[in-house]
Amino acid sequence: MNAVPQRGANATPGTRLASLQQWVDEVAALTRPDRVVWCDGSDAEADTLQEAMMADGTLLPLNQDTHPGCVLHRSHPDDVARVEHLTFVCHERREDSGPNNHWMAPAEAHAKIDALFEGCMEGRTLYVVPYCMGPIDSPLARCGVEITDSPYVVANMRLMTRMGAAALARIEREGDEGKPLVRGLHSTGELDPDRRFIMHFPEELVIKSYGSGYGGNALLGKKCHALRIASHQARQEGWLAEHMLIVGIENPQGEVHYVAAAFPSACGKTNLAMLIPPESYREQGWKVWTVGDDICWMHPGEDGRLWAINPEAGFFGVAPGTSEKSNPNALHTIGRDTIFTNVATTDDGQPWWEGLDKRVPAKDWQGRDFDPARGPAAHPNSRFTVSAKQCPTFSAHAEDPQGVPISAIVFGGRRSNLVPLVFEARDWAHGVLVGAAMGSETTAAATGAVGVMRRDPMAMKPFCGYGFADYFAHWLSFDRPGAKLPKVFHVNWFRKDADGRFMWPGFGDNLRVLEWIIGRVSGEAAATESRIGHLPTFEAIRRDGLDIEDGTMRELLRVDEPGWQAEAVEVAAYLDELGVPAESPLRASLGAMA
Ligand code: GTP
Ligand code: SPV
Ligand code: MN
Repeated sequence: MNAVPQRGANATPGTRLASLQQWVDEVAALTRPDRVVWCDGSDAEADTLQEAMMADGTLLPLNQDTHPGCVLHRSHPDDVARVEHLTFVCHERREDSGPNNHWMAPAEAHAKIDALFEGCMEGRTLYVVPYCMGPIDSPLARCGVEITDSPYVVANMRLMTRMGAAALARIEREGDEGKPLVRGLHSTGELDPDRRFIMHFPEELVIKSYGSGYGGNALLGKKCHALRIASHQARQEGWLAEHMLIVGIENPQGEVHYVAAAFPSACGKTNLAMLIPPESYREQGWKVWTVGDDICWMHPGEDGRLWAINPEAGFFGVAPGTSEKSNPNALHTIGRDTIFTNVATTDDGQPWWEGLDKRVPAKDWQGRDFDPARGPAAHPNSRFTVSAKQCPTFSAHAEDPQGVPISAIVFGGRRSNLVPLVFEARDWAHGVLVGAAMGSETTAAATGAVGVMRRDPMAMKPFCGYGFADYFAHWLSFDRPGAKLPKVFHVNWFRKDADGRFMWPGFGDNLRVLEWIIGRVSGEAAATESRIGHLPTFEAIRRDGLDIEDGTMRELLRVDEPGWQAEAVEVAAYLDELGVPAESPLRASLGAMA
């Protein structure tokens, strides 16, 4: 079968950019699709795609009275999360990928995955998806093109990125100037976990992904481009591509401080980004503005501050645990025009997941009659995909081309013990150490065991496109004359008591901790010294309207001396494993902790 470019109503004929056209032609020759469609991102195109997916069962209808424009996708049961053991970062030299990545020689990796791509699109349509990561007119934004045979991926890319004609126009303009383009090739293949690879070639700005339709494996603009490839580019060009939310905190005086926070997958970024202040704070005039919930690109500005953009246009968020109580903002955001993946449904066809409310679902995430004996009704990593514009608190500055200035960087993990509610690093180098030493209990966002504590520096363990020792050195390099760097903090919402219950209420009440953080930035909030950094004084975190005992609060702010000594030994061994040199400033900062 020949790949005939479609010239129908909803398809552009191709591109005037010869290098791009040539790549698409080469991929079509390898994968042999029935048709090639260049996506323009129009409503008509989206409607046509959706109709076809409804007709073949890729998408299922949801209750349109309660959830207008919402649809359900049930994935293959073996294709529900990122697959870190099948994800490779293939620099020419193994040491450039670092011990934190799986590596294969690029030639071998290309040969292996190209063999899978051969003829894989026979009987299918090849979609060319031009996209822009970041506001379309931002000098900080970067473009890419994803080729995929999955209409579900196209529909998700349309919500998660600026996709279509405007992106292609920018790509062609930049192509004329000789600017590089990130090229991603994706096929769902047979969805066989034994024929699945997510491969990155940072030096070529190429991504190849085969055998999965799941978000982080298949929406190549997201983790593959905006983190793994972009972190490599950022190192070369002097900026940072991070797994961070961006949120604006407005105090009663109307001043807005922007905070960027790195928590590992399924550890609270979306929730913090959409936080609704506790009632007593709302009455005083505190407001919270959402800029991004997953990825942050930060560039040093001429004023010495770090300026951040959210490269994404939508949210691919965790459904379980989202409720009117925990995150009403997210619930309102996903009330319409949302793609739900692997959630359960009620008997009247509404999406449902654990933690939403007390109703009992009718069907589980695989479409079977719900039987609690088989486990949760919604998959623990079930997700929603939705345009950020639907978020009631979406910041008016979220699309500013120059980004927003960052006042504080916050690291955090899921630590049931040891790590206090919040502490502040002494200086930038100590802050980089605090990020490098991050640990967290694993979640359902990646396949494998859940609840196992692992090191996840800066929440980038699965996403850093080069070696961690070089990555930490890059972070340290931002401390230079003229720099006005953000203060660095660490938080832990997930401490548990002896009965296994969370000690801190979390969610909206996390603003109490952010208030202290911002108070530290402006020099107003009180702190005490400890071996791990500055901690709030007992009175410094406001507890009005909060039912939490003094003893619990003391425990949340306690530094367990022997526990931290043991932690320091573990962190030292981890830095050794990563090849962090003895003379690195991280070692001196760690010494102060031990
Ligand atoms: P990714 O999209 O995977 O990168 O995750 P994320 O960091 O955006 O995680 P998200 O905000 O979706 O939270 C994941 C889970 O943690 C959800 O089930 C939340 O309900 C829960 N969670 C979030 N914030 C808190 C908190 O402050 N306390 C507690 N106990 N749970 C929280
Ligand atoms: C994560 O796992 O950190 C996510 C979801 O944000 S995914 O895009 O699938 O990686
Ligand atoms: Mn994430």
